[in-house]
Amino acid sequence: MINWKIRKDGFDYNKIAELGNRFLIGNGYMGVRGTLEEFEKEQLVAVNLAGIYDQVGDSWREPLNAPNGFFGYLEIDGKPYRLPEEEPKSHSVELDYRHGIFKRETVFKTGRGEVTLVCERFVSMEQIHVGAMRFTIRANFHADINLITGIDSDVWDINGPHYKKVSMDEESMLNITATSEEKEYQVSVVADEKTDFPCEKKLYQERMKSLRIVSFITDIDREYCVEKFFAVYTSKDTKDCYKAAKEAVSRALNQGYEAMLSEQKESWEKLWEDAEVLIDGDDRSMEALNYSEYHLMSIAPRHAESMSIAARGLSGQTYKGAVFWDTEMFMLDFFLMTNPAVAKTLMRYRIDTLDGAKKKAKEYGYQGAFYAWESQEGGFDACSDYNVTDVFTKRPMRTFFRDKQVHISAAVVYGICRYVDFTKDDSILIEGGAETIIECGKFYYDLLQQKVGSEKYEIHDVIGPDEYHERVNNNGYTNRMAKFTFQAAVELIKKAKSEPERFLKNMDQAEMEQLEKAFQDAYEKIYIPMPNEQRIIPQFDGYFDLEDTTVEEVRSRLLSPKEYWGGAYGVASHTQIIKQADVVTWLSLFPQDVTENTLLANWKYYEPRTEHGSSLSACMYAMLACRCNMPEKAFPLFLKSASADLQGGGKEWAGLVYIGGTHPAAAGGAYMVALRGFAGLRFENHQVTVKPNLPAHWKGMKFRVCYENEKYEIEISQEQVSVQKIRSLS
Ligand code: IFM
Repeated sequence: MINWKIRKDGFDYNKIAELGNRFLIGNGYMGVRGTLEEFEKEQLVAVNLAGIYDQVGDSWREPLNAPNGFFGYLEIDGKPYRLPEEEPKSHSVELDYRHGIFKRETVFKTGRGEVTLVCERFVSMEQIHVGAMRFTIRANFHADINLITGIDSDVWDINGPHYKKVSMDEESMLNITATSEEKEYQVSVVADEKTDFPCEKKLYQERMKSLRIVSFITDIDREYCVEKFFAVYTSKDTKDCYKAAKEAVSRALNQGYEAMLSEQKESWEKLWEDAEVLIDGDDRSMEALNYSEYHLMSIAPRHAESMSIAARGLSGQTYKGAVFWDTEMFMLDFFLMTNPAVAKTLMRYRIDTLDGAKKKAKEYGYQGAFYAWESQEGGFDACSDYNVTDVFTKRPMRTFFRDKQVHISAAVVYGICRYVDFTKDDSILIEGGAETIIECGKFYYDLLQQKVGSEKYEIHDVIGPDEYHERVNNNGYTNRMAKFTFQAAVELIKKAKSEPERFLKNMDQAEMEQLEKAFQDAYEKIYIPMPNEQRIIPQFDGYFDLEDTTVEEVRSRLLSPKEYWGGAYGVASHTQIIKQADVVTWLSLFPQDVTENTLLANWKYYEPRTEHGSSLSACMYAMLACRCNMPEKAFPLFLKSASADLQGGGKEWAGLVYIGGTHPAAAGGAYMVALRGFAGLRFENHQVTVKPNLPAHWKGMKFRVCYENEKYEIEISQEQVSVQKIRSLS
């Protein structure tokens, strides 16, 4: 049985940031951190908005946090009772991750008795601009209560403040319209509440807050409920965002909290129909996995035609709210298998940012499309040349992620091809996917180098997935992904030649022939590092010449726990210790490239040399371990991925740069391991098959997947395996 609730009893000041991530609620449009209603920016409160960015001065561009419409606290007998200032008698927070509902319950002790405050809240899956909350107040004496409820526009920013102007109207509804610094986006938040008991209400405004005091005196042990609704609209959503927000709140008030709560539960139930994974014999894994899926569903852009997901989801502005290869290589599978429409939205984002990628390629003197390492609106690369701050000198360190992580363009091609393969919906190619593949092919073609007298083409001066070793030659993963891109481009041109009225309509015959020839040649001749006598593939040229040591030894050389391990002087840079799966990522994507023995030899060589300093690492090792028939070795790595946000404890700092937040790539990775690794799910020749390779203590699994417009139910037990087509998607 799954326990769909997570709970934390007691209040711990040091856990505020961690719980903010763990108890996050979201609906794809906005994410609200699991912080308390009375908290402010110091406690990292954020109503993080998807896909809307702003820059202040020269600091990093980042997504906007909207004014917080859930703001509120209690005054009892004239004295404010708020955490962290006031020590509560008891306190707990709870998340119902089946339905995206957050609840806190706090008992305050006053000189006259006890007051219990319960706040339950959610952001609506159905009405994505709306947040709903119910305060319940009970006292065991005649308490003089002021419930202060409002909107707080003094929001948490990493590189803000983003609002240069904040205005409030003298209206009956609480409201704030804030204007952003760079792009002058308007963000309107309107809120109102509903009470069904006698009380006095007074509107007032404090610096950057629009507030109302709801005053009443309690009867002993009677419950007083206040329903509150807020709506957020930005000028990106609609021209008159203030009006839209007011209308949304009016509708919500009419609907009422209970009705909206039922609607919320229904929406989530529908999502779980296709997403829930049952594991017989291991409740802990089942809960961690479904909790991971909860996070993916909370940040999925179901409302948009073209949008992607930030590396830290909607948990704040970390990593500039930017989109990385995480989406295509780690999260896409989950959406392909549970909600292909979202997968299409994610891939359309890449197609719509092709111009940005072409611009970036040109900037570096290349043809084709070089996608942003940290992609924001329009494909703008938010990645700074100085992405890490040195802990000792406090100086920015030159990093080369933006310039040299060229494997990003291949991830985009991989994502588009997987979408088409999986859904057989090739309309995405017509919408620009075909051009995207060709432009990425051109980019890699331009990167090729040939040594005098050599037959092979090499790629030099790159950073592979292991970011600790910068500017290396012939990173195996990168070269293999470039080869994949050439192959995809050749296959696409062949398809276009047979259906010229559908694909690459703007490309003339001669150019097509010439590109096909060039890409075919590149595909055949690109250098792919080969295993040595011990069957180990060097991660890049010269890798085996580096000091061969252990992760523990390298860790012991750190002078500060926040020190960055990579870059020019990093403790790992001159050793074979790597940050995250690199060769292993390649082999888990293309296991057919080498023999079974070679797969195993590389897993055994690289795993102890990997710091797993990125949450993207463990799942790739787990995938390959499953492929090598080692489910028991895969299991702890799977659990590590699935528990990335449930347990916390991941890296929070890269030098002096904060990198905390939720980890959707690890969540997606855990899903891949469970279904493709342990269940051995395969999609080939229009058929879904399973070849289970479960950890010994798993007795069975049950889940649904979408494939080629059909829905399947799969059940694995100790006795048998069944794959049943249950419904057509169209
Ligand atoms: O994309 C990853 C990268 O591989 C490692 N650093 C964090 C990024 C965002 O998750």
